[in-house]
Amino acid sequence: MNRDQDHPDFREFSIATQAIHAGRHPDPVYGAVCMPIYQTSTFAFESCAQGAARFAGSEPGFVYTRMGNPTVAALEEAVAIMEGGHGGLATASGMAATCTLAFTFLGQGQHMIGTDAVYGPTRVVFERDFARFGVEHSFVDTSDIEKVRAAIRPNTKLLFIESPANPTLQVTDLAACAELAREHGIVMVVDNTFASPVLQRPLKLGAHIVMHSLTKFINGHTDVVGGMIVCESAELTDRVRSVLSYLGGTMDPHPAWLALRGSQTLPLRMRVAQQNAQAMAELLEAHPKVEWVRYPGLASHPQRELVKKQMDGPGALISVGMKGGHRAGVVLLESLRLPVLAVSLGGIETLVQHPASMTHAAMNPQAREAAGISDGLVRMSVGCEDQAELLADLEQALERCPD
Ligand code: LCS
Repeated sequence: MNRDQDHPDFREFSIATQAIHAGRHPDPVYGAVCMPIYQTSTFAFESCAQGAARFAGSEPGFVYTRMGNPTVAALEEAVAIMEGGHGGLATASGMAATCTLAFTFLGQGQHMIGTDAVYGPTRVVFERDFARFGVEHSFVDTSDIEKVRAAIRPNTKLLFIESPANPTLQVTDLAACAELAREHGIVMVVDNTFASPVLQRPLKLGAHIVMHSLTKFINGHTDVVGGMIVCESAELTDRVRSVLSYLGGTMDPHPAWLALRGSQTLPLRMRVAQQNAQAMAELLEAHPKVEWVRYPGLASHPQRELVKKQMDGPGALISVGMKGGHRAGVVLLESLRLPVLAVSLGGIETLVQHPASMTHAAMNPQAREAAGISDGLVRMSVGCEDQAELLADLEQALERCPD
């Protein structure tokens, strides 16, 4: 009996079940429970006619790994189902996903609008690189819908939103932006890296496309660089796929397999990391040496009501500013013993870094300040360590900070 015929439609299941089962089809040869790593660059044809049919798309099957691979396809199906989208496209990195989308939807003389506090290189690639090809850009505070509306031009083709934003944790009303984008025939992309599909599903809120740095929560183990694009329709998926496979920023089978394995525990990791983050944010907010804390799970978050409406939880990223400014921030970063001082985020271990001199250093300094990324801002990506031990470590590090 071919049990794959009984494979349930995981689109109907909860995300906890989807993360474990979606995209994993029983192996028809040996019955392997886990997807094998199809570590091959190319696939043999039985005949010239079959090769021609596969190139023409009239016969299903694989041709060449840059154009598709079974291990990569399993990951694409898994994430697409978790996001509630039509099709997934795995990329070599999150930046490869961003650049592929820009290449697909923008050309000379066209305009894009982006969230001002995006991941630094996302902004720089539009301001420095796509600008060289005549692509216009406006980076605005997308948490204010009126600023988005005011930035729309007749030639605007792409609205690129990051919410919660890196590293300010500013939250944008995705449903309101999607309505505006659709009214003006603009493609709306949401970078869902910070929330992951466990906490936010932008396609359900009206976005056309969602993308990820899969390097972060989805893989979750700080051992893979990758990205993912999920589109709402077959038409959009095919359009992006045709650009991606020629631009070449596709994913290889081995990182795809690692990410497929990592993604099975995404809901579990997110639950624990979020509980730890809430406790750490509360400790920080109550501490006399801390000037401000930005965490979507605190009543003090400026869009707390929107967080409750559009997200299933506040996530595991915290931004904090010390009363002693940048100098105290450096002491905090260097005094923490459990968290690792490193960029990236969304791993099982707590990672801490200083955006102004690290992830967002390439941004223009005035634009960085204007986007709320001050020199004193310290970012924490909270992991799954024991909560009491994390809190004790944070206490001892705060004690060492100058006022
Ligand atoms: N989008 C977001 C929200 C990100 O945080 C990152 C990377 C990217 C896209 C790009 O993904 P990558 O190409 O690295 O897979 N963010 C990083 C960060 O905050 N620290 O190091 C990398």
